[in-house]
Amino acid sequence: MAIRFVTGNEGKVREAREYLADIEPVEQIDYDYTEIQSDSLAEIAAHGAREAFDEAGGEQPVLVDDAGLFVDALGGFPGPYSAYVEDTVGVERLWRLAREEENRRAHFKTVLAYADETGTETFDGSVAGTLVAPRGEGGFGYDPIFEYNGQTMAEMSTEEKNAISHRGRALAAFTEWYADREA
Ligand code: ITT
Ligand code: NA
Repeated sequence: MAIRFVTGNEGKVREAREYLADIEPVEQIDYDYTEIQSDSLAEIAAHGAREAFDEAGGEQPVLVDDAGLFVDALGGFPGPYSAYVEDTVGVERLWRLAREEENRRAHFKTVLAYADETGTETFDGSVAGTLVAPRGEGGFGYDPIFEYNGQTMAEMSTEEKNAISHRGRALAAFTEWYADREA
């Protein structure tokens, strides 16, 4: 059955669609679920997925993806504020902040939450990389400043990014669980 990906972010949908191409069709719905106050990305995502599943009629399964960029030298900033910082400060100015630091290591993390009539499951993914001056036209968000193995994520195809990214890893955990559950 088609899975509804609850997000306003088309980049996330493109990646999930590519990854799940042989498994299930992915539809985008832009429902504004409640982001509960919690330190746990998994709890926030699981609550959002549950609410979106009920709101969307309680029939089609839903996926929610809560992600962030964590810069080591900045104490994990912007982390849970990544979307807000992208909209306000912007990617270029975050790079200029990181450029001042000797340690330019950063991590992307995501939690995928899946909800259907049987319950809710969460899947984590993360990837470590280095912040660099913006390069590349692909991807979205912070991809142009996040380098992994000599390439920024914006220089990768969707398939290449999925093979190493936080989202690709979370999707791998999800598909493994999903296949077992169907069997
Ligand atoms: P939804 O909540 O509607 O899904 P969003 O873009 O607000 O979309 P998040 O709350 O998860 O998503 O915010 C995460 C921020 O990190 C946001 O600025 C994204 O652009 C960025 N981000 C998430 N995944 C990314 C990725 O794979 N590459 C680059 N930036 C990413
Ligand atoms: Na968001």
